[in-house]
Amino acid sequence: MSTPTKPIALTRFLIEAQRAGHINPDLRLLIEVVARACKAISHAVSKGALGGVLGEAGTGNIQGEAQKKLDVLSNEILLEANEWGGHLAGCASEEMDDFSKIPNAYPKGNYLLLFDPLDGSSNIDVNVSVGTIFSVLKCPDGIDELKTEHFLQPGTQQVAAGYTVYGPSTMLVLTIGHGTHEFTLDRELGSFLLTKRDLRIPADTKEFAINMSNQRHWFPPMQRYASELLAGKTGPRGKDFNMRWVASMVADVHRILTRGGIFIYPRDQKDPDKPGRLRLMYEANPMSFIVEQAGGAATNGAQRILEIQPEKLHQRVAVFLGSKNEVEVATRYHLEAQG
Ligand code: AFP
Repeated sequence: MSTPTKPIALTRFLIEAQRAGHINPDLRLLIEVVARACKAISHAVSKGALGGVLGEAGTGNIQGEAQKKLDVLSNEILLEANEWGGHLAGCASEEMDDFSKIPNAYPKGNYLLLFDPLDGSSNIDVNVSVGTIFSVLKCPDGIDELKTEHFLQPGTQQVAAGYTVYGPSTMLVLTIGHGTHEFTLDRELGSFLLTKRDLRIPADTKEFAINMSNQRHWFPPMQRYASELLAGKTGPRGKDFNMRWVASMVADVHRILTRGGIFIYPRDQKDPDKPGRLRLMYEANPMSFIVEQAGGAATNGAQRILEIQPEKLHQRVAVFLGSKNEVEVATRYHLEAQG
């Protein structure tokens, strides 16, 4: 009987990536710090009611959403872990009004870290998977003072992106621009171990993820696309589709990376001030980078998400991502409607 190969740890994976010239030592250490912070968040999430961390924090974020205790705690864990590391010039988070500079007393590095500390947090109290999403940008050279504009770089400029999903097991999915790789947290060892190298999203799918309760607010191309999915075999698409909606983007995207599918959060007419629900810098850009690196596609219905020039830190965006051919159909319907 052959001995099973021992999975390699994240640390070794990153050292090998450094040797291959894919990352420099600073980026390697930054990713290690983020992964360590995610382990601490995983620990807090898994304690649930026993940790006294469930429920509302009694505060709201800049988008007017009520914050959960774990939203606030996860944000603090990520900030604290990264402040002293010496690899960052600043951080921006979905849970903070403005970006945070690395204080003068701490060593300052060359990267910018953007994160959604606990995505899907409305699912925490019902014990459904939640996650952390992060994106790393290079801080522009030669700047005297860090400003918001330095964060406003299109997603194509990301040097790394990842998410951790806190589910039945805790998994880290990472890209440094050379494929998308999955690591599982070995709780006894306290290490993320590589469990799948080079995830590939099938180009075709029969599964979609959307919040159907918003249907009446959608624009005509989205109505057309969804009605054709629902028509199944007897409709123009000629096949039956299945629907899944966890309402935690990390969990929905993780399923798509595992077996294909399309994730959709379209622009709608519910609140004209909000073009879509998801945030470009903390959710859409990192997830699009991860998905593209796994052979999938990601658009806002009109263009590749990674090519959008951000105008605001907390900018919202419509999202169609996942299996390439399915994203292409949904995007084509939107482009055709524009004429
Ligand atoms: P929360 O973090 O406030 O739970 O939002 C989660 C999220 O940003 C994303 O993870 C989900 O896909 C989406 O919102 C769920 O939106 P609906 O509540 O409209 O289904």
